[in-house]
Amino acid sequence: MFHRVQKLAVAAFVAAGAAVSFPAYAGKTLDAIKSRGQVVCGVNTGLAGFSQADSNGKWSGLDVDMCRAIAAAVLSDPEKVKYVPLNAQQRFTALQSGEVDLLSRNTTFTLTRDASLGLHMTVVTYFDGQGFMVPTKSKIKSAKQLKNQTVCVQSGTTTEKNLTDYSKANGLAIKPVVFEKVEAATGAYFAGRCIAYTTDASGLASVRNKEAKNPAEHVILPELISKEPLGPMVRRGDDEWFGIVKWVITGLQEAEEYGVTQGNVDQMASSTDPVIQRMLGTNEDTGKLLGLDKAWLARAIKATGNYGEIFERNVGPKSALGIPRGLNNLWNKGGVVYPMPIR
Ligand SMILES: N[C@@H](CCC(=O)N[C@@H](CS)C(=O)NCC(=O)O)C(=O)O
Repeated sequence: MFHRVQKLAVAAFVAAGAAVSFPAYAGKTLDAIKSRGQVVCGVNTGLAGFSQADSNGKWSGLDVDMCRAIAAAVLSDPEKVKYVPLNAQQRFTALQSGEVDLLSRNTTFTLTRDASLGLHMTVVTYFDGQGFMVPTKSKIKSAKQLKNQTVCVQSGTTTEKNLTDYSKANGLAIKPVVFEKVEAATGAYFAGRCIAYTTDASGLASVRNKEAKNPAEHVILPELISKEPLGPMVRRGDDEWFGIVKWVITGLQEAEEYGVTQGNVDQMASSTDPVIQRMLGTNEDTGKLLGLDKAWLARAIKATGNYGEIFERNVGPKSALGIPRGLNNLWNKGGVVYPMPIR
C-alpha cells in the first residue's frame, strides 16, 4: 500500500515537470574505480597524524583514513587504495587531470578554490586555523610581537595569503620568506633563517612533533589568524561520486553520534534503534540510493572506526600530536561537527 502511494507521488512529481532521477549507475568515477579495483587518493607527502607512510610504505593518518573508509564502502576493502603523495602546488592539478579520484590532503575550503578550480568541496573533516611557531628562547608570546620579523611559509597555500592579510590588518610589516617545498620552509625555520614558521595549527603540532630536535624548544603561539576548514575535494561533473564521498564521511560522523564503533558495529546490527538500523542497512537500503550496497557504511565503520575513533587514534590527546577535540567535537559535545542525517 505504502509502495503504491510512493509510486503515485513520484508519478505526480514527474507529471508536474520535475526531474526525478535515481542513479541508474553510480557515475563514471565509481565505474573506473571498480574496473581498476582501487581508489586513487591524493594525500600529503608526509604530515604526521594526517598522512604519512612508514618504512614499509604503509600509509596512516586522518586524511588517509578517509580514503580507507571510502575504499571499504565502494570496494569492500580498505586496503584497495593507491596513495599519490602531492605537495601544495601539485594537489589541484592532480585532481583536475583525473590522476586521483579524490584529494584528501589538509586542504582548506575557500570560495576561490570552490568556484574556480572545477572542483567540489565535500565535508569538513578537520576544523583548523592558522597559527605560528617560534623558538621558546625567542620569548615571543603573541603573534602581535612579530612586527618586522621574518616568517617562513610555503607557497601555493592559504597560509601564504593569510599571512599577508594578517600583517596588513595589524600593521605588522611581517617579512614572509616563501618556499615551494615544505621541507625547505621548515628546514629554514629550524636553521634559524626565520623567527617564526606559520601553517595550520594541526600542521604546526605535526612539524614540531616530528621534525624538531627537541619539541620543547618551540612554542605554538595562542593566536589563530584564520579559519581553515579542511576536507576532501572531488572533481566537478560526477555528482554520484561527490555523493558517495560526502555520505561516507558524514556516515562516520553520524556513527560517532549514535555510538557505533569499530568494535561494536557487528552487534549494533541487531540494535532496535531505527537510526542505527538505517546506518547499518538492516531496515532500509540507503546504499542503493548511492549506487552502493546496503552494508556500505557498516564496512566503512569497521575499517576505520567512527569519526571520533579516527580523530583519537591519529591526532587526539593520547596520540603523539596530542590535539584536543575542540571544534572537532560533535555539535552536542561542544564542537561544530554536525553530521547531516542518514535518512
Ligand atoms: N590548509 C592549507 C595549507 C595546506 C598545506 O599544504 N600545508 C603545508 C604545510 S603543513 C603542507 O602540508 N605541505 C606539505 C607538502 O607540500 O608536501 C591549504 O589548503 O592551503
